[in-house]
Amino acid sequence: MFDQLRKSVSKAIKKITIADFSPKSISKVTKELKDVLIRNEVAVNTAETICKKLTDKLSKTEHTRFTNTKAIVLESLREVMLEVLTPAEPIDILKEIEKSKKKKTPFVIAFFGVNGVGKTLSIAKLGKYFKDNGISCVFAAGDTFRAGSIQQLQKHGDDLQIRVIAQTYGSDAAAVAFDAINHAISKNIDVVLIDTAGRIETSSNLMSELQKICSVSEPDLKIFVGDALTGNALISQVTLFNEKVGIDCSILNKIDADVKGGAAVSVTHISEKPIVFLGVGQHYKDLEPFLPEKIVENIVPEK
Ligand SMILES: Nc1nc2c(ncn2[C@@H]2O[C@H](COP(=O)(O)OP(=O)(O)O)[C@@H](O)[C@H]2O)c(=O)[nH]1
Ligand SMILES: [Mg+2]
Repeated sequence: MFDQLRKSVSKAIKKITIADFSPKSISKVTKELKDVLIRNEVAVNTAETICKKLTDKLSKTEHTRFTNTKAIVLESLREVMLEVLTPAEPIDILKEIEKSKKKKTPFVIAFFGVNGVGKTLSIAKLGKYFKDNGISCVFAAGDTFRAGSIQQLQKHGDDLQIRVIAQTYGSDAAAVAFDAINHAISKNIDVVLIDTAGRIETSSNLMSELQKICSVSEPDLKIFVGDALTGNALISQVTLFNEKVGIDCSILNKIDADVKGGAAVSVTHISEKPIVFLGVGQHYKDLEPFLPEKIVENIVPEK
């Protein structure tokens, strides 16, 4: 995971030959690092934040002529990356669901993102994850726009033995969500997962449709779904969806493909919302919790 980013960071660190932590030495390091981060699709703003934090840390570091400057740079970079990847308010979805189970109300999750990023597959993966944790689910086929999308969700529902509430293509997605919630209430089902249409992110029709889904279904959790292969476009997508529907967290898919990895670093920082899961393949089991420590291990080389 994130091999390209780790290799590039590693190469940059190897070149470091500073003898102290003077402003001049530090800026040599951060200049090189910033280039590497941006080349690997870390958003400019995020790369600058990382370098600024690193500068602050290094300039406070004491050193003697025996100090291993490279090791200190690496250790500081690790700390800074962890800060940038750790959300201010983490989300524990299973715990949140437990709370709403006690209140006997279904926990409603809506998924947003452009076409092809893996919303529908993420719903199936999460459905399986919840079922494995003893949580009952219903799917709402809220993508009433794209041909085949209802059947696609239905197929996942059949495979996973999870009920799918659907209407016909072109019908009101908010009404489908509403039906699914009512079904959950009447059958005592714990979680409603609402699929939505993607189209292109600039479509204002789509955005008002998504807003309507939100006002009708009042989701407990709004998840932005992104494709790590999209690179920098991911940042404008997450920003837009955050503005229009107010997301709570993200899922990043296709991490199994040879992604540079920078986008994953930027999403938490730019949206100020946690990434909750990474999609790492096309099977239901290919869903990993997003653990900042593990990501940092994958990005910052040991030495
Ligand atoms: N390799 C890989 N493929 C994925 C992943 N997530 C989704 N896909 C594939 O991406 C394509 C689009 O997924 P879909 O769920 O239909 O996207 P949607 O349009 O957002 O609903 C499908 O072929 C999925 O199998 C992932 O984590 N890794
Ligand atoms: Mg879909």
